[in-house]
Amino acid sequence: MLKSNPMNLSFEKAHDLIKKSEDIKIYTHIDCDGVTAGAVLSSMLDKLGKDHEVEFISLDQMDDLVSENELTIFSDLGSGQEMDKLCTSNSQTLILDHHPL
Ligand SMILES: [Mn+2]
Repeated sequence: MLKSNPMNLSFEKAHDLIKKSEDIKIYTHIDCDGVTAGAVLSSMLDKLGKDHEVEFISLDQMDDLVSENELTIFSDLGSGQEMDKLCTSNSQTLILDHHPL
């Protein structure tokens, strides 16, 4: 019953990605909600025992980013930016953003 909800399915997919990744990078927006979201994500990964790094970035830095980690999480950004270059076969990508496309 719970699994038929699209939000629960997305949550399960995100959870599976995080569970199987050992090298995680978080890029989060350097503003109030982005810093908060990055802190929450970092605490969650700490509790899961996942090695990770958090970097606070502005939107104009997006074009210069390179996905080098097993899993790259974009927090409070990514839904309105060009992400094709960052979504490679070598790195899984998770976009957690509340902004419109
Ligand atoms: Mn923000």
